[in-house]
Amino acid sequence: LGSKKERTLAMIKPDAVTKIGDIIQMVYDANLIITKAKMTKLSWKQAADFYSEHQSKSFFNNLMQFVTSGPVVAMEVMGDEAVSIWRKILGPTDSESARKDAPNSLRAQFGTDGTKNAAHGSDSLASAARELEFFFPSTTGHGPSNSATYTDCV
Ligand code: DGI
Repeated sequence: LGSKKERTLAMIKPDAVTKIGDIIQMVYDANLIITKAKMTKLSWKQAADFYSEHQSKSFFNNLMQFVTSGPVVAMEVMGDEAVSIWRKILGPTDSESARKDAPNSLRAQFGTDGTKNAAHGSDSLASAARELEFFFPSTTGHGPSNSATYTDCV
């Protein structure tokens, strides 16, 4: 009652994929649950699509280079106010600032610098919808069904 159950897209970036255990623990410690997960390596084109809002930024090429440098783990994270709570767990964009201002945050603990910052989180419900569709398209495919999800089962 009075809860706002949301879904958000959390992505572990290449520099923090080895920290997946600790990161999953942070999700559950915050009373959120993981309802979908996928490890994949993004092509440059896919990364540019995912981060299309930043195409004109000075850091865009560094960002593309980094997020395509190794595997990422995309997760659908669900719970009350999941969008803002996951952003809070991440901490500031720049890992160095995070170590100063939010030392317990995910980026403070596992990030490296302003580009290599361990993980991503959707910044709004609209972004979450777009980013979840990017990694977990709702169109029916072959193989294990993606039409019956975890949340249909609980
Ligand atoms: O939502 P965030 O990931 O916290 O930040 P964002 O959506 O503004 O930017 C997306 C990513 O781009 C961010 O995780 C790291 C990179 N980035 C953003 N601002 C800067 C940046 N990289 C560098 N080097 N410098 C920046 O000012």
